[in-house]
Amino acid sequence: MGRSLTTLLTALLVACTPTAALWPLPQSLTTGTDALVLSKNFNIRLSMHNAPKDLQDAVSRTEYYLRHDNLGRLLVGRGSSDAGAIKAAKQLSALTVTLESGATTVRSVAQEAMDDIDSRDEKYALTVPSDGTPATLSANSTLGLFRGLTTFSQLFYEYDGVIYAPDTPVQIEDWPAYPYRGFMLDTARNYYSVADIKRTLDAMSWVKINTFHWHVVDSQSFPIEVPGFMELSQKGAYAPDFVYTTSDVQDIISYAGERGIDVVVEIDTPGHTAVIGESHPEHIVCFHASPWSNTNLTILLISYSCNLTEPPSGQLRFANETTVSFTTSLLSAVAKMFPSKLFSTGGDELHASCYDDDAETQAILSSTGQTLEQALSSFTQTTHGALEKMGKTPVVWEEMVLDHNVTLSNNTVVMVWISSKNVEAVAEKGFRIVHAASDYFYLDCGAGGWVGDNPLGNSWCEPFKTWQKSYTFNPTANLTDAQSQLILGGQHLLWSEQSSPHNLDPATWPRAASSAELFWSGPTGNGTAANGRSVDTALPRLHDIAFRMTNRGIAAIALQPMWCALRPG
Ligand code: CP6
Repeated sequence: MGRSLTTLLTALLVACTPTAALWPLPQSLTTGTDALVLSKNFNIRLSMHNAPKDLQDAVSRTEYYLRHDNLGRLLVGRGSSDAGAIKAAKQLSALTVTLESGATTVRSVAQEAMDDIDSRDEKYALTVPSDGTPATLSANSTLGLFRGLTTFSQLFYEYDGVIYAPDTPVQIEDWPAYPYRGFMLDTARNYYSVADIKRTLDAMSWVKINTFHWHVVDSQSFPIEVPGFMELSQKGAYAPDFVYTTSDVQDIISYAGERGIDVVVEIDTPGHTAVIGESHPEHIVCFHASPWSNTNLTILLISYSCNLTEPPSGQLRFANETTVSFTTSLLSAVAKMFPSKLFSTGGDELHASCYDDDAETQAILSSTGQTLEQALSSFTQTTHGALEKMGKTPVVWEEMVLDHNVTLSNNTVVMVWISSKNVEAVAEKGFRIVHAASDYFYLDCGAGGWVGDNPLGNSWCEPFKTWQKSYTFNPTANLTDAQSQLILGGQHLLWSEQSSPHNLDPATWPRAASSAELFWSGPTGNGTAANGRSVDTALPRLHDIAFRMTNRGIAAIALQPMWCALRPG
């Protein structure tokens, strides 16, 4: 009895879900039941003079997607896609797009015009009448218009060669629940081409992800060309053509910006820097030695390293002033290349034992009377101080706050990765937080190499994290209302010890779309949220956005047998 009631309720919820594959679901949405056909001469009209080029390009892309999404195959039997309804439908010949104020480029709103990271204006309003009068999109920023165009293209399906929206009239008012919705890619353990990154940026923009966290370098390789530090990529890249040149970097930044995405670069310090030793051995301790063997992180060796005795470890000799100024100039040079307000200096997995064994560090510490932690704190204050002078807000991994007694400015953004439980402790210290925890958002877990049967008896990475797991994550669990304000958003992450261009798409999509909706639409509240979202109601929409991705050239994995999409109603 209880079971069949649940089944009935679930069926009702699914029936109430708008048939359109809107992902992420808007904050406010009303739909009707009339089909509306896209006229053969449909066009999108920008009702402003001198619209910025990147907005005009987004309009052209939207028109292109509407005509080429080829969803007919998928959606037989969905919504009101019966021949009669479509024949009787009115034709839509225009979408008029109106900017209420400020005609700056999409890119500048996404990347530069921020006073702070939550000042990006992504709000828009969209109406699609069913009587064939023009649809309307309006916003206060070009970025808002860009988000609205993305939504508009998701309203339409194809049936027997006809492009139609099954559920007009549609009225949408929409804005993000959280200002930071990201995706992190590690391009150091394995290299990804500029084309791979651009394809990923496209898919990110389709689900309104607004931040590309680029973990560009790590111990194994240094694939980014930095003006004034050419030796780092010359000696540290896997191969001469496995380098992001300064023009590649500018290309990636513009491509991202034109799609409403900010690029937050990370130069991980002082750990994860062995590769710097290839050109600057004087700055690196533990170069090609094993700091891992005595730590409880031995588990990581299997994937981090090539064998158990010689992992590419290596960390910056941060007690040394020459190393401090080298690092400060390097970070400043990289920060100059990126318009973002945010800059990540890393700070994860530091191994103190390396410094115990380093005669030079020990000599410095005893002559200055500092502890290692004090030296780390002044290193961080110097590097962060230089970045802040450039107008940047530093981003760090959680250890900088929870494990080391480092003085950080209140403004610092902290990424929690070890466990989502650690969010409480970071919030207690009053820092702003980005959710990036391995227990929900690591895309490479379950790849086989992150040893499941580990000596700690925990499973911080294994097993494979399903989309349902991240989708139902509660971003403010155990936080007070005031602490909840510190949550900026969150992201999925792809570490690349066991990832490469070959599995980039399947590892990432459509799972990364689940955090995109979580942090745009807000948490599901176990299906009891006012908007009724739950894994059950999300599945058909996620299925559709995954198909849309596949049709647009993303090798997304299947969520269900195709039978589920073809099945009537
Ligand atoms: N590299 C860097 C990594 C990881 C981190 N930082 C990582 C740690 C544990 C797992 C997966 C990835 N490979 N620089 C942690 C932030 Cl399970």
